[in-house]
Amino acid sequence: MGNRTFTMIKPDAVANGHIGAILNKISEAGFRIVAMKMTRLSGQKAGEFYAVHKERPFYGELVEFMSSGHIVAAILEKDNAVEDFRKLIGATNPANAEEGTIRKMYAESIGRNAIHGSDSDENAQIEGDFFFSGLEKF
Ligand code: DAT
Ligand code: MG
Repeated sequence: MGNRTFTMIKPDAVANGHIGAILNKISEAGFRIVAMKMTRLSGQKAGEFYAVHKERPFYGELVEFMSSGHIVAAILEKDNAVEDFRKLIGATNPANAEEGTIRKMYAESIGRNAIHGSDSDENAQIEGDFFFSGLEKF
């Protein structure tokens, strides 16, 4: 068993029909899907999820975007999951993301950037717990 990270396929990528392609890339990169659901975030829940950014100028836009449509939330498992997944998704701004990364291939802009990946083991745990309970994560 490896360790875990948390991801969301964001509303832009869901609306643009990229769920299948993104899940394929995740799977081909060696991540096991531990838990997954297609759902929606209310404005309140999106605000809570991104509370660490609440003083940033883009916070309002971020919360509005993340609550604008369906998302796919998932817990993923692999050795070195957090770091390897951040590499797979690429830089926050797709203009700076490496070729072949998920954001380079599927993101529209820095704000509408297709996918989330946890930035630490601690946040992976917190974020997975935000969406999934008990047996779902077992
Ligand atoms: P990441 O998602 O790469 O961890 P982050 O934690 O710095 O990036 O920011 C969270 C999200 O907020 C990011 O995925 C998209 C949005 N965001 C970040 N910087 C932004 C900016 N300068 N303008 C608009 N949206 C931004
Ligand atoms: Mg982040």
